[in-house]
Amino acid sequence: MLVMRVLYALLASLMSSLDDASDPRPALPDLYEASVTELQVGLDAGHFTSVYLVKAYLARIDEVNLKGPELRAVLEINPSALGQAAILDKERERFGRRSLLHGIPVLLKDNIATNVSEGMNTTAGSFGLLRSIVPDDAGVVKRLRKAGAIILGKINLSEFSQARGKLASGWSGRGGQGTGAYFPHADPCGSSSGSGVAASIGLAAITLGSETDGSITCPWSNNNLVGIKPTVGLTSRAGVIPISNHAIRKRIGVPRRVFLNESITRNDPFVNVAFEEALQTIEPLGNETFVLTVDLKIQLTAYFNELLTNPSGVRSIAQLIQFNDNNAQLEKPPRYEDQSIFLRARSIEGMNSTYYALLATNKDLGATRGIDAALKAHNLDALVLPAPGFTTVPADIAGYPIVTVPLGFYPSNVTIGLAGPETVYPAPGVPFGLSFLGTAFSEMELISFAFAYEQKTQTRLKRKAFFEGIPKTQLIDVIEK
Ligand SMILES: *[C@@H]1O[C@H](CO)[C@@H](O)[C@H](O)[C@H]1NC(C)=O
Ligand SMILES: *[C@@H]1O[C@H](CO)[C@@H](O)[C@H](O)[C@H]1NC(C)=O
Ligand SMILES: *[C@@H]1O[C@H](CO)[C@@H](O)[C@H](O)[C@H]1NC(C)=O
Ligand SMILES: *[C@@H]1O[C@H](CO)[C@@H](O)[C@H](O)[C@H]1NC(C)=O
Ligand SMILES: *[C@@H]1O[C@H](CO)[C@@H](O)[C@H](O)[C@H]1NC(C)=O
Ligand SMILES: *[C@@H]1O[C@H](CO)[C@@H](O)[C@H](O)[C@H]1NC(C)=O
Ligand SMILES: CC(=O)N[C@H]1CO[C@H](CO)[C@@H](O)[C@@H]1O
Repeated sequence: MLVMRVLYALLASLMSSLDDASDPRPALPDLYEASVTELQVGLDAGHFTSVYLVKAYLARIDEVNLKGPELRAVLEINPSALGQAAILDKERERFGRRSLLHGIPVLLKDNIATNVSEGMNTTAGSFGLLRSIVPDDAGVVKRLRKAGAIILGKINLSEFSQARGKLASGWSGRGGQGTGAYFPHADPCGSSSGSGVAASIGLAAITLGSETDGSITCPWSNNNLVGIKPTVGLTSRAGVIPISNHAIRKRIGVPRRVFLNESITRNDPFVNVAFEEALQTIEPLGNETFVLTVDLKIQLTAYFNELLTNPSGVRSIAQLIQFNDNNAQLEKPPRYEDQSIFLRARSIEGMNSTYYALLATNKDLGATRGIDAALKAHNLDALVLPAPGFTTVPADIAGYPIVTVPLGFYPSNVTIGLAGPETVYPAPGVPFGLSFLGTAFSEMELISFAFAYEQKTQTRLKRKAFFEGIPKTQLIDVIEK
């Protein structure tokens, strides 16, 4: 078999050297880096099809998910993905493409609901929601389908988007401990852990996550990616299992020296650093926890009640706690037992006057006296902060947008730290990002600042995942099969 392939390769190279000019093999995009635009060029030109693209991505997932480095980034594969790809290929051939997303494989965080008739579950990583039947596709999924995107599968995450308790980022009962691809057992951060890891090494062209508090920003930072958390309300949250991530933070050391003293922003006229000021606004924000716990209780209960069926019987947080206790081997394995946020949510009343008062205080601290005040006081268009950890807090409380871009990598001699029972942070070569924060609906400005910075530095391209973490399958491998 191996000999055959070598022979074939020899023959092919001989042939192509004979008629180099007349038969130039189209250059196929490298799936580690391929952008949607690049893929569309190849699809439109007929260099490959969406069926090949799906096959290639599935092979890449297979290489690294449970085998090799066991990244545990992906939870489920959509059994209908290849069929959807074939239909979309035909449609492209006959009528052209519907949109930039036509025939593009997308992975969804497992808290984003998908029509059960496709065969996929929507569980937020919990056995308590296995085989539950959602009333509908999530709003964002409807739009993706309409645009012609292919739903490739569901992604592992911090269970219930880190709203269950003090659990390691990237762990869920169903998926186990997901890890990053830049160092063995690297903390992927969370809660959109697998969304970050899968995007970082090209397991799909697009991955979707969700953020209440750092859930996109942090995994994007840890995985050498550009991430956008839009202003709350700008994208549909319908059909997304509601989250309240506020449990795991502090743990991350921020290399301030790097951020303040490297020439990252000093020479750029469009941004200024208001690092210390922003840190000061963060201190009194412990109130966030109470508000988010109340939200969690109300919204998660509403989600449970909208399910058409849930075979586990779970319809409330109290029942979920009981389910986890009764199924401890699945949901509370050693070192992953905590459900303290659920316990607190069970015991609180709901939206009383304290809740509304704190909500107003938080809004005031995060937005009016936080980000907006900092912007106004220094006449700034945006705040620039290191992405890891606590820096997302003011923006998350305010519901304001954040754009994160790669900033650097930990040096080879960094002392390896423990992040979770099975994960490390920092570690040599592990990426960290830079966040651009602004006022409500300032996405376009933030994106342009971040884009300018990113184009100038090209940090993502400076380093790849560790060898085993890089999937080897490319389009050529599935086309030749
Ligand atoms: C959804 O969960 C059920 C029950 O475990 C399983 O049989 C099915 O294969 C899952 N769907 C996918 C696409 O993995
Ligand atoms: C799910 O998909 C099936 C098959 O396409 C369709 O008949 C059904 O109406 C969809 N259900 C929902 C709730 O979207
Ligand atoms: C940044 O550099 C300046 C000058 O080299 C130094 O005085 C200052 O202490 C540094 N700041 C930090 C936070 O390291
Ligand atoms: C919330 O924060 C405000 C302002 O810092 C403070 O006055 C209040 O005591 C805090 N409440 C709780 C419950 O921490
Ligand atoms: C609101 O609920 C919280 C938690 O249940 C409680 O600590 C607080 O005292 C309540 N506030 C009022 C005004 O009853
Ligand atoms: C790591 O290497 C750098 C550059 O060689 C050096 O400045 C630094 O002190 C080293 N740090 C540790 C912890 O050894
Ligand atoms: C697609 C995939 O590999 N899913 C796996 C995710 O992890 C769970 C737990 O190990 C497996 O059962 C799934 O097959």
